[in-house]
Amino acid sequence: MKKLIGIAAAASLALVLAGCAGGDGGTGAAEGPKALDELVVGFAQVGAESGWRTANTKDIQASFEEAGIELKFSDAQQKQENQIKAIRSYIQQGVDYIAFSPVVETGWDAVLNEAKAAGIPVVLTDRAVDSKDESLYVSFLGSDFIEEGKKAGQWVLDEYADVTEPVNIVQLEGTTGAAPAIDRAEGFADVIAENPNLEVIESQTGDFTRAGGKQVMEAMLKSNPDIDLVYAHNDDMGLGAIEAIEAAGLVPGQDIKIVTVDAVKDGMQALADGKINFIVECSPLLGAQLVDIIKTLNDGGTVEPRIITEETTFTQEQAIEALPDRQY
Ligand code: GZL
Repeated sequence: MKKLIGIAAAASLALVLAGCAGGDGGTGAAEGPKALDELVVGFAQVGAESGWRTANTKDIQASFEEAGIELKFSDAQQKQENQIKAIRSYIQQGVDYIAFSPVVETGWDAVLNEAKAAGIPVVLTDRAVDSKDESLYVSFLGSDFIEEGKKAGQWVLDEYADVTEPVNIVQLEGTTGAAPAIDRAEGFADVIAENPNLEVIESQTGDFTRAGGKQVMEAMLKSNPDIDLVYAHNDDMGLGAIEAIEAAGLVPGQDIKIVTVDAVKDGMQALADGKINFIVECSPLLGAQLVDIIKTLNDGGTVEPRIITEETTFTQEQAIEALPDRQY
């Protein structure tokens, strides 16, 4: 009899340990780790709107290729309904994990609850959602966009510290409703508020594209005769603004100064050439960290709910020095 009780106790202990080790908690690892070549991850990308996005896609695809983990990939052409469709398709296919960069902050609870009900953990990369229910995703890996806006604002504050007359600023916003657009505007406004001479006289969305930045800047030049500085939420809109400024017979970087965010190669070249005056880096290289998150979850581990990417800023001299080794 004693022997039987011993075996039952050992069996129940093993079950408990397995439960602890699996500790599902939405990590999808209840049944224990899979071999990496058995894992399938669904990634719903925003689109291909900018140099940053292209670099982000390339890096994520290369990282999963190197890890030997299957990546199902979709491009939503910057449409939320396409991202939601892609996520639903990944749920139907029964992928092990879903990762995506939400094109806008709102409208995700329904589809994320469907993923949760299917026991498929979700990782946010690059952009955030504004959901109150933080159980809908395991981790958010990406930049601090408010900090990026503050860095841009600080450069403007320093640049015009000794100016006593009004400084007219126009802002080229990213995609309406997108976390980087909302937060980069907020961080910038917070900092420039320290100097009442610094005023954003007009702010429009260029949707993070070069064409959008050019179009909006053309209109702004027509309606505002004396613009001193452009703050563009990404390099691509800043590069579009350069085209519009030059077409208007003005010298970008001198007649009208330009501050942007991203630090992709084309933006860094314009900075080195003196057409952009300052760039705040936003790294698109999230692939390796995303693979690490998936591997940790697959092993039944836990990951930080918020992982902030490292990034810096560039002046003209720094861009000239960094360009030869720039990966993207
Ligand atoms: C920021 C990213 C933004 C980039 C743009 O992390 O979401 O989207 O700044 C891109 O270039 O289009």
